Amino acid sequence: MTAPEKTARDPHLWVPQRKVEDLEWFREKYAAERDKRLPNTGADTFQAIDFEGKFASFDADPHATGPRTAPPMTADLDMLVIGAGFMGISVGVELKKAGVTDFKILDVAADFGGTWYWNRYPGVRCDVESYVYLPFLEETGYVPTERYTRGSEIFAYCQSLGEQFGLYDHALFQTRVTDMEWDEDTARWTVRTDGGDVFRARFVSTQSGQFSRPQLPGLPGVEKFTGHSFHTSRWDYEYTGGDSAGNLDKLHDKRVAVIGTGATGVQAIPQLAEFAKSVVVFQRTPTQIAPRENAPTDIEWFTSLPEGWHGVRRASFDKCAMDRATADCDVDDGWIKFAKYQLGAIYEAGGVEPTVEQFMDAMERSDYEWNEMLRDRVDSIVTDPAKAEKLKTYYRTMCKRPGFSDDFLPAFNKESVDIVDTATTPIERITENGVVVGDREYEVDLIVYATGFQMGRTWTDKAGYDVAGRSGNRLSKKFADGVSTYHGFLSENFPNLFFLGFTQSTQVSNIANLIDHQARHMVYMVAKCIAEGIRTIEPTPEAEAGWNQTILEHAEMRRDWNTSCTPGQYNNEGRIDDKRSTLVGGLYGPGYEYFDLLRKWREDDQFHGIAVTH
Ligand code: N01
Repeated sequence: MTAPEKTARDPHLWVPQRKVEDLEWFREKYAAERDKRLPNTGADTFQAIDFEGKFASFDADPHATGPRTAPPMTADLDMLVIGAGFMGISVGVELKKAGVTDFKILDVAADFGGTWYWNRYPGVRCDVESYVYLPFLEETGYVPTERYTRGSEIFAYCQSLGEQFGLYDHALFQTRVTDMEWDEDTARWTVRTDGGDVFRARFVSTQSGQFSRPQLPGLPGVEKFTGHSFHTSRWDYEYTGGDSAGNLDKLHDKRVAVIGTGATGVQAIPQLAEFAKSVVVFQRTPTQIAPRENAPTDIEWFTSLPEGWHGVRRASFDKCAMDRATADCDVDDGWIKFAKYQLGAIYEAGGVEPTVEQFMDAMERSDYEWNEMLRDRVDSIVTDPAKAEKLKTYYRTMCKRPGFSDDFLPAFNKESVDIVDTATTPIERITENGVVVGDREYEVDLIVYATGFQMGRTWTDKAGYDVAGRSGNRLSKKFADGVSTYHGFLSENFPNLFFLGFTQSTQVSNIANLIDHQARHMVYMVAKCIAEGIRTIEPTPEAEAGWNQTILEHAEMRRDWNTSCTPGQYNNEGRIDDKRSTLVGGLYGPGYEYFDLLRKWREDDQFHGIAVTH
């Protein structure tokens, strides 16, 4: 294959300067890159970090100041909320707004924050504009300091939401649910925890968070390494020095290996590169890197935003990032610039009403053009051509989560930073001294695992507990091959138990907006049950089967796309017929279609599809 000819271009321009004619070259190249990864993929090629056992030390909380001090509790509640991340906070706020005050929020962490409690690695920031990412900005009047705020600021904001909305009084931290069972006689869930608590709750919401269970690569020898190692979500600043803003001053004489170059690796590697004696990055699939364009918040602009701006901006972002049907966007970042570029290409190909062929052709062509621009950008930044080549992505945008960074690529210009491509020659094992690839052992003092979170496991694996529903029905059994719900929220034989997150809901770039919609929808149901004396709710078998069918049809619509993509979270690591991953099980389309469906269902106020007992 001969690569298409390149022309000189300005690396800082966002608009691709080259038109792609020969689609075949790109198709073949992308398929070849995907095929390199396929033999070594799937959720089973990772190892879960267990709570007890071989890898338990990787799960230890480096942020808690000591073990839980609260004595074991026994309580009857209207509602138990499992998880104190954005979801738990949003549910707590909405419950209070609805006048429901008899609730508890549980979390394994020692504070609010969820993913922002755990992920304090150096360089951590949100990668969606904070004006659409952070919840309750209008209610609190909070002004994010930057367009992409630091993780420490987001964590502090979560704490301030806990304070402002009086949620700390409802919280029980450092507490892990161990099991849950339905009692038909009292119509309550009995929930037990590792702190010896026993709660009896009318309603329970569960958010087996997408990013709650860290994972290690499925490599032999991880436990044999005699140097230091940790997962990025349990960063050990005792060892590295510094904090999430950097200044890792204890690494000056340390040789560091980083495994993984997803969104986390992209943010942490520049910091390690700045402070460590040497860094070797083990990269299996590169992340697409577009400019970050972070900036301090323009206070004048922010304070001039009209009432209701937050919901409008969030909706606009979702619509513009996921739907190639509008150019009218409030946000103008890398997500939207790409979507707009595609929109322009579609318009050019077929005007306002393109044929399906024109649409598909323009989408594919413009995607290649966009990636050509980003590959040129790698060449213009990374001076060593061999390193540059390894950092270029050859898969369609949105096969993997795109990255935005201004310091990741320049980090590879340091002589002390090396990159090892493990796509063709995978890491073979971890030894007591370091990492083995092919016939070389890379000796290091520290291994940082930026290897992400369990996504492709069953719901109960991720949650870490099982649920016994009506007549002893086990959730581990019901969800063994994927979740089964009505609208993503409720499942037959598990009354009054709400599932939140990516559980047959929808795919969005801004998960915080999904959380907002789900919290409001669920609290509507809970408040209606309490107000109308409804004892139990669960889907009718027909309604659940109907939603499952819808989800299956959407999965079929996505089949060609998923098959063409390099393995990753979005296509269940290339195993597209393994339905365990909740990420591949949502509606295929812009988030607003799902949000509209939920809104209309609430407006009907009939609990359509739900079996109700009084
Ligand atoms: O995890 P990941 P993450 N040998 O699963 C590699 C979100 N997030 O922590 O791509 C070599 O994305 C693996 O390689 P490959 C983020 O969007 C949000 O980075 O599978 N490498 C990959 O590079 C995402 O949804 C923010 O080939 C191995 C990496 O490990 C989620 O969090 C910030 C390997 C894992 O990447 C998790 O992102 C940060 C092996 N054997 C993260 N095994 C925001 O700002 C695995 N890898 C909102």
